[in-house]
Amino acid sequence: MAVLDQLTSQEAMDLENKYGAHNYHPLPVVLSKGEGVHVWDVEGKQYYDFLSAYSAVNQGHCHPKIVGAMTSQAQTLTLTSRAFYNDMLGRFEKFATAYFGFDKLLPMNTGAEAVETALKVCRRWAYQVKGIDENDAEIIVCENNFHGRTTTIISFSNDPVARKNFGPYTKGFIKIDYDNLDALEQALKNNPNVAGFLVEPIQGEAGVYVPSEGYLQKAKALCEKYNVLFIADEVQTGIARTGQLLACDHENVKPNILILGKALSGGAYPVSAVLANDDIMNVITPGSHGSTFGGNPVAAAVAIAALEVVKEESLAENAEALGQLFRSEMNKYIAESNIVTLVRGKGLLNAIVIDDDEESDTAWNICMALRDNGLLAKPTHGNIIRFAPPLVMNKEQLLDCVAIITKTLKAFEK
Ligand code: IF1
Repeated sequence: MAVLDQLTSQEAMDLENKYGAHNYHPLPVVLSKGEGVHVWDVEGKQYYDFLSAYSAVNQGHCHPKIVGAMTSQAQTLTLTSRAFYNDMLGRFEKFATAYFGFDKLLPMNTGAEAVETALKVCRRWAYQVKGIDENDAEIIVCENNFHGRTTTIISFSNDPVARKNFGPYTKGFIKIDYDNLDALEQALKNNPNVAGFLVEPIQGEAGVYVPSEGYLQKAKALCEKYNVLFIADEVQTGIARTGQLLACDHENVKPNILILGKALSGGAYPVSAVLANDDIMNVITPGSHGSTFGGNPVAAAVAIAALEVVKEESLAENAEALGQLFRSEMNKYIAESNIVTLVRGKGLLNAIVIDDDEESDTAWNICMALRDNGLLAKPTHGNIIRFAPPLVMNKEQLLDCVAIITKTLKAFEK
C-alpha cells in the first residue's frame, strides 16, 4: 500500500493505533475533507462539525480567503527565522495590535507556547518593573484550569490525568477557586509577591463554566488595586467564539496581557500571540525569548486573512444570535428531558450536562449516536458534552443541528 493510497476508516484507525503514540482517544470517525460547517469521512459521509477543532475553526473549514492567503504566501516565502526581517511580520503586528488595541504583539505558534510566553513576560515584569525579588514571583491561577500541556502549565493543573508522573513541577503558582472574588482578594492580600492572575474568561475544558456577571471586571479591578497583571487566556474563548471579539469584551475588561491562539489562524496553520502595552512588553529584549517558526510569513498572512474574515462576515454577531437560539431551543427540550439537566455557555461555546456520574459512558455513547446521525461532538469531562460549531453556521443549519441533537438525546431518555 503506497503511503497516499485511499484508506478505509478502519485502515486509517489501525495505522494510528499501531504507529502513533496513544495520547488521544478519538471518536471512531476518520475525516478526510472539510468545508464550512461540514466535514466528510473517508467513506464520503457528511457531518456537521460541532467541535470546530476545539474552537480553532471558527471561520469554517478551509475558508477560501484564508486558504488563498496561505497558498499564496507558501509559494513565495515560508520561513526566514527571526535572524532576519521578513516583509509580512511587521504588517501582521501592526494590523493585530490595532485590531485588539495593544502596543505590541509577540508571535508564537501554539496556545501553550503563548501561555508560557505570557508567564515569562509577567515574571520578568514583576522583577524589573514591580520590584519583586528575583525567583519569588507568584502567579495566581484557577482550579480546573486548562492552559495547555507543557511541564510548567500542567504544574498548576489539577487534572490528575494531565499531570501525574510528569514531575517535578514548576513552582510559583497559587491556585484559587474560579469565579470567587473573595478567594482572589485573599490571595492578593496575603501574598506580596503576586505578579499576575492568569484566567480563562470562560473555563472551556472544565465544562464551559461561565463565571458570574461582573466577575472579570471585579477581578481586573482587584488586580489593579494590588498592582498585579490580569492575564486573559482567550485561546479558546477569543476570536468571536462567545459572541464578542473577545470574551473579556462582554464586561469591557481590557487585560494587561492577552493570549490568543486557535482561531487566530482559522485553524489553517499554528498561530498564537501575546499582546500587551509597551510598559509590559518592553521587558522582552533581544535574545530573551523566541521560536523558530514564531512570526513566520505564512502565519502572518494567514492570521491577517483569518481576522479580516471575522469582521467581514460579522462572526461575533452571528455567534451571539445563533448561541441564544441554540440555548433557547435546547432549553425547550431540557424542560421535558430526564437525562439532560442544563445547557450553558455564551455565543457558540456551549455545553450540556448529562444527568449521570462523571465515570459513566453515557456522554460518550451519546456522541457516538450523534456521529451516526451526522453530527460530531465530544464529551469534555465525563458527563458534559461541549457544542461549538464554526461561527459561519446559518440559522437553518443550526436548527437542523438542534433537531439532530434532540432526536439523538431522546433515544437515551430513561
Ligand atoms: C488538547 C482541552 C480545549 C486552551 C486554552 C491554551 C490552550 C488550550 C484555554 C493550549 C487548548 C485544546 C488542547 C487540546 C484540546 C483542547 C482543549 F480539551 F484540551 F482543554 F479546547 F478545551 N488555553 N485547548 O483551550 O493551546 O497548545 O493546544 O494550541 O491538548 O487535548 P494549544
